[in-house]
Parts: sequence; structure tokens; C-alpha cells
Amino acid sequence: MKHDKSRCMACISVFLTYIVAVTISICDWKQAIASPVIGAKEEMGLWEKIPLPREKMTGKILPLQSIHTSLLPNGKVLIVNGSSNRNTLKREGNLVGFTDGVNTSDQKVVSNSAIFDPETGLFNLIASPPASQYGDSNDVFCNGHIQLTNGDVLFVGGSSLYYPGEQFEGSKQTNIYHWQDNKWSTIGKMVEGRWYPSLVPLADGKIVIFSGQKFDKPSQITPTIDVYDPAATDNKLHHIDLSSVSNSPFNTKITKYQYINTEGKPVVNTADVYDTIDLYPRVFPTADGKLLITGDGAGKFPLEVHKSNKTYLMSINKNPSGELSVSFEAGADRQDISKVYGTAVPDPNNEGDVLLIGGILNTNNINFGKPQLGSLDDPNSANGKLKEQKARIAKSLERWDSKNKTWIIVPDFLDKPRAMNEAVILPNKNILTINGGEYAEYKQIYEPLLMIPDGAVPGGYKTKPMNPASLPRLYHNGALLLPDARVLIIGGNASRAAREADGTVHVDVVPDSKQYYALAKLTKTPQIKDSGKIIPEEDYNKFLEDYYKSPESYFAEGDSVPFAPAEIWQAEIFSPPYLFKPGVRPEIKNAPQTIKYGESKMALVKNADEKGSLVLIKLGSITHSFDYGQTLADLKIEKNRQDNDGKAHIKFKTPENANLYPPGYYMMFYVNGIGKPSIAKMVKLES
Ligand SMILES: [Cu+2]
Repeated sequence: MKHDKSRCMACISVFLTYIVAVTISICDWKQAIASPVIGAKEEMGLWEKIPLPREKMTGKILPLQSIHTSLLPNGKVLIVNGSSNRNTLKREGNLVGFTDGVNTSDQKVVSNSAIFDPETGLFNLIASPPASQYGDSNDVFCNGHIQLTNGDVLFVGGSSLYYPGEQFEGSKQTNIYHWQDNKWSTIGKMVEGRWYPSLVPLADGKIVIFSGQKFDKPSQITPTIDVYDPAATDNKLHHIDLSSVSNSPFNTKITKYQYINTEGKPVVNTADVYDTIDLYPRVFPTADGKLLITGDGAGKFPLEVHKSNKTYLMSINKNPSGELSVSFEAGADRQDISKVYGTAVPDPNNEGDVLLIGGILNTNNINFGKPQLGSLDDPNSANGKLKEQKARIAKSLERWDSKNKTWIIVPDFLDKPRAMNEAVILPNKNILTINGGEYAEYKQIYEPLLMIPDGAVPGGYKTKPMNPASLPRLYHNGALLLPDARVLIIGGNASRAAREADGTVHVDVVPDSKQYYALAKLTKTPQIKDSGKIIPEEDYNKFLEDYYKSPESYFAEGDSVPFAPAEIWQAEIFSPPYLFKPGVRPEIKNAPQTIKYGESKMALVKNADEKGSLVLIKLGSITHSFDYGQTLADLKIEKNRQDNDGKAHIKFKTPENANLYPPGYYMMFYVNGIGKPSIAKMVKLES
């Protein structure tokens, strides 16, 4: 049995007669009734822990955080972190102090990149981009990234400077990782800094780069985009200012906004401000080649909280001399206001639709809900004030209905509030909502929710809880579909770690109202006041080893939720129930390595059946609860001829729409009639 909730289940069964009193005193009622039932892998999937990354010579655990995670065409996973925004920990005698940020020009500080091989379960450290480039620091922490059509990964922006009070300056740097020779290059410096930008691929291989905090001006969002054109001979980055473009968000006033209150009723408030494109904006291509700006993103304290119902459709135009410009039209208003740190995903069952799942409303403060901010019921505490400002975590599913061009909301879609969650498209067209917590950095949720298409329920999906993970995955977590149809779960920040001069990274850190951050007082006996102890310096490595053996057994002083370290360095792999369906796994024996749009092609599949399907899923590239890569193309099967020896010759039609399915590398899966997927073949879709 794992986690506090499972413990509660145990206590319910033993002390059945005292059920109400016991559950209310040990954990709150809602938790007690929502306890996960740990079920068979055929129904609820199976978890495996990946061995911890370790230093080869000493065997010491490597502080390998995983903030930016991308799948490569060779099936390996690229992990990039930069500085990880670790505070600097200083000691004076017995006193420990924390200073904001680290030196982002120090190669030792920003070097934290690796390749993970899902077949061996091993991490290999690789070179990181240079700490200095074009005379400035080059820290990729909190950049935006996407695979280019050749499978190389483009990274833009990141952190330039840290200021006290959670203020950041964005980096103007660009970096490209070349997967075939494991090298880094750059395409030059951008005009503006971008901290928390989003990258969206276009039908012709161009990449549109949105948002991010500026260089030299902390906590200001740039109202510009860059369009990266890999085919251009010289000027590859086209910089376009959106602030004076008519109908752009920066030129549109929000005069009133509506939100759904906790009773599920719409409430209208008034405002008189210009709209914006938030950080890490959730932007999606439409079938007709526009870009849908949904309003959701990842705004960050101390930026003004984004409260807007507005959505926008942006078009990129080219004049006869080849110059790029943009134009905007208003999209439909959403029924609730924009959120931060929910996830967003193109709907694999309704082409062109977009789903927004979970997230935080009415605050950018990721510490909201943490015990360090006081009681939620105390109006004088920071938590109480945020609650009064209607800060809350959403349980909603919002759908962009592309046919009717409207937004639909299902306010109570999720089993519980979820933020910092991810949504992974699976080959059987289910969606796995995974990771995150009931708050952004608190009350981690271990149980993924499988979303199974069902036209009869609101939102188009029914949900089913899966078996729980072992480790907390809060801010900066990752979840990525692997070519073998399992899901890699990696990373997670519950707070900011701290780095000592000798390179030791402390994860036993909690925010502290008096001294900014503090070393956590940890206990193995929850809820006994003043029993916590700071882990002595000489015992820190022992603590790390022990934590990963039994992550559910540590508690911060006075807290009933298992302690979530500032960073998580162990990965897990989740095998969804489809891998345990009866019968042999289908196998793609032969498929074309490259395909073009709208052509008929052949695949040879062993153990296929009459009802199987063939899908393409674009390689994932994930950070900050959003995967910029994944999208699923359901391939039309034109002919299915079964051989005598059990092989099927399947004639299929390649995707027609390059807006929804941009060129690049995809995983091709065959899924048999009962929903069991093959291992993927990598396929390059070319224009
Ligand atoms: Cu971040």
C-alpha cells in the first residue's frame, strides 16, 4: 500500500465501525472516499521505476532534473535542463542561507543534458549548449522547443537573469540539437528575449514562436512573434510586432469577462484592460492553416493574472515580394476564463478539435495551496487571500469544437482538481491525463486518469483511474509516449532546489516566509508537531537513497501529504492496460520510411485482423504541461489483404492536411481490433 490515501483505505477497513470519526481525523473526508483502488494491470496498467541516474565512477545519484523532454527519431529521449533555476545555497558555520538564482553563464551550472534510452533504461549525460553565446549567457532553462522536419530539436529562449521575487529576464538565444551526430548549433540571436515561449509548426516546415518574457526588462511579456524559416538562405528569423496589428490580443480590450463559479454558474465581471498572449500559450493549427490562440498558458507571478474569455485566429500572410505579415480575427469566446498550468491537446477522436484539461484560475501563484502560505480558511493568510480572489484549480474539460466554431465546457469532468497535468495521446486514441497535483506544487496526484472516447457522455470521454505512480510529479514534469507504446514519466518540481558551491544539489527545500527558502524539517511520523529534523549535511546522500526506496515515507513537519522533494531525479514508465490485452502483439514488419501527403502506401503487419487501425503520432516534445509535438493522424485503410501465413498487406492513405499534420517524424502504430498496439515504426512525413 502506498501514499496517505491508501493508508486511509486500510484504516477504513479495519475500523469500520469508527469509519466517520477515523477518516475525518486522519485525512479529510473527500480524500478518504476518493481513495484509489489498486487494480489488475489488465484494467489499470502497470508502473515500473527506471533505475536512478548515477555517476559512473562514484555511484552517487546524479542530480538530473528533466524539464525539457523530446523524443528523437532514433527512439531515444533528449533531456535538457540548463540551470534548473536552483537557488544558491550558502553556509556560514551552522547557518544556511539561500540566494535567488545561479550564475547562468557558468558552464558547470547550465550543463545538465542527457539521452535516455527506453530500451536499456539508461541515462547518458551529453554535452549541453555553451553557457555563453554571442556575448550573453545561454541558459536553456524554461525555453520552448519543437522537432524540426529533419528531427533535430530547436530550442528558443530560456533564462537570462534571475531577480529576487520570482522575476525573470528571457534569453534571446537559439540552440539546435542535431540527433544524428549529437551536436549543438545555433541559428542566431532573436530580437527579443523569450522566457516561457511556445513553438508551433506550420505546414511548410516553418515554426512560429510566441510569447515569452523580454530581455533586459524583467516580468514583461513580449507582444511579438518570430517565424523561423529553415528554408531561408540568410534571414531565418522573421520578427513581427503584434501590438499594432488590428484585432490582435494586444489591441483588443477585455471589457468584461465571465467565469464559472464553484457552484458551476457563470458570473460576469467587468474589466478595462488589453488582452495578452500569456506565457507558454496553448496555440494549435486549424485545418485551414490558421493558428488558434486558446487563451490558456503558463503565466507566472508577479505578472498580472490573465483573465480573458477571448480566443483568436491568427493567419500568416506573404506579400508578392515574400515578406511575412499576420492578421487576426476574433475566435469564439470561452465560457470560462483563461487558465494557467492546465494541459492542452489536439483531440485524437475529433479532427481539428482542441481539449483544455485542468489548470489554475485567478492566480499565477504556483505556491497557492501550500501549507507555508497558511490556512485556506484564514482570510488573513496568503492562501486565504488567494482563495478570496477566487483562486482555484479546475476540474474542467473545455473543447474547441472546430466544426461549429464554439467552445464547450464540462465543469466537473475530472475526478478531482488537477494542475500541472499532462495529456498523452495513446495509439488507441485514448488520452492519458497524468502527473500534477490538486495544487500546482502541492497535494501531488499519483493516479493517472484514462480518457476513453464515449460519444454518450459530456465532453466525449469517460474517465477511468489507473494504478498510482510512486513519485510525486509537480511543476516541470514530463510525460511522453514511447515507440513501444509505453509512457515515460519524468521530472517534477515541488519547490526550487538549491545548489552548493561544491555542486551538491539540495532537494530537501521548502519555501519559507521569513528567510525565502529553508531546508525542510522531515519526519517519518506524519502530523506529530515538532518531530521534524533537518537532514544533517553528512547524511544527505543517505537520505536521497532512502527517499527513492520509499518515497511515500517522508513528511515535512506538520504535513499529512507525503513530502515531495524540490526535484525528482527518478523516471517511471507506465504501461497502459492495452499492453496486457490477450493475444500476441501485432507487429509492423514493413512500412515506408518516408511518405508524402495524400498518397496510397503499403504496410505489412503480422498478427493483424479485420478491425485494426493504423495511426501516426508525431514525436512528443514536452515542457510545462504542454506537448508541442504530439498529434494523431488516423490513417484511412483502403485495402486489407490477409496472407495465408498470418500477415496483412494493408493499403493506407497518408494524411492530406499538412496544417493539422505538419511535416516531420511520426511513430506509426498498428492497433488490432481489441485495441492492442504494435511497437511503432518511425516514418518521416514530407511535403
Ligand atoms: Cu519553468
